[in-house]
Amino acid sequence: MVNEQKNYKEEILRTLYRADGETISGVRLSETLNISRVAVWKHIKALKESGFDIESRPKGYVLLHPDDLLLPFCFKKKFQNRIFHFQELESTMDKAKFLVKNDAHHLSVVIAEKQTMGRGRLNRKWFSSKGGLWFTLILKPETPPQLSYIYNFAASLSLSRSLKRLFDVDVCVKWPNDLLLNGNKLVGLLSEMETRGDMVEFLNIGMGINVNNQPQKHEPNAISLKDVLQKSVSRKLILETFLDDFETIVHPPLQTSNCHKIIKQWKEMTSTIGSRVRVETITEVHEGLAVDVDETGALMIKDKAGKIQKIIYGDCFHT
Ligand code: BT5
Repeated sequence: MVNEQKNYKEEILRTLYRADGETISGVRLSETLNISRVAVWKHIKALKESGFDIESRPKGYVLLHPDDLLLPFCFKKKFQNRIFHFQELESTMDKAKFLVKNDAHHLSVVIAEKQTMGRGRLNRKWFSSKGGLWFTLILKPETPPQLSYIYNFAASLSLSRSLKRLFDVDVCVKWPNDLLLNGNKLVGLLSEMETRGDMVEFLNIGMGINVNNQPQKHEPNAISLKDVLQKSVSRKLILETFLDDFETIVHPPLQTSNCHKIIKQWKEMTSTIGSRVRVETITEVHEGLAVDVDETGALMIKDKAGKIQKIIYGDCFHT
């Protein structure tokens, strides 16, 4: 019964999506789905309550912003069985971990319209209200853990160039993986990995992209694409463009030469190299001029004494 109801809701969404902004009458929906008009009305009411932007008009129903819908059937065929979409989750990271343990495929994507307990690194809070693009990419690479860093670099490289290509915005990557726009935080990345023996069992990369939300209400140093472009844009277009690009980068078995190429291209997108930085690791604080990122992804800082420090991981602030 629950499943049947769920399918009716999906069928309604599919029909409204295909109508592409046109109004569809309750009569037509009831005929197409072979259910009563009252049943249609109840399903629509439930869909609205769960957050879908459906408007009731005198002549029927219309799905607002259909190009922004993130349900599996909206994506290219090759992605459809790898998209897991939820209206609300505590965190896509937890759901991804659950799904990965239940055989989700390599390159699956777990999306939430909003998160109630979205998190950043070291369990910091990540504000995830409606309008942003919050997802976790599930990776099951056949790689030793030492090489896992390259996937994070590939993800931030791929996303930054996708956004640049789509919207002509001047995004840059801040080491290790945040994306900045006009010096403010547009995207945060979080990765969680488990290993089995000498190999990665899964590597889940969470990406929080401020798209049509207004993050600066909570975070003065945050920015969204809408803030800059002064209009809403399609999150589906962003995700699909990113997935296409990312898959081509990581598709070939990652050999040293591919890794070097990814780091080289990533370096062309970063604003960290050449900036004065403060990097906080769990135990130390380093300050100086960021002079390079080596082929293992480590940041090289020249300190006051002119000595080069190599930093593998930490919170980086451009000062
Ligand atoms: C990050 O952590 O930047 C990683 C954020 C990853 C979020 C995604 S969303 C999908 C997936 N599911 C999750 O639960 N998480 C991932 P970090 O470098 O620690 O930065 C966290 C800091 O960013 C916070 O302490 C705030 O200062 C700031 N912040 C919080 N929400 C923000 C937002 N929406 N936009 C910009 N900055 C934000």
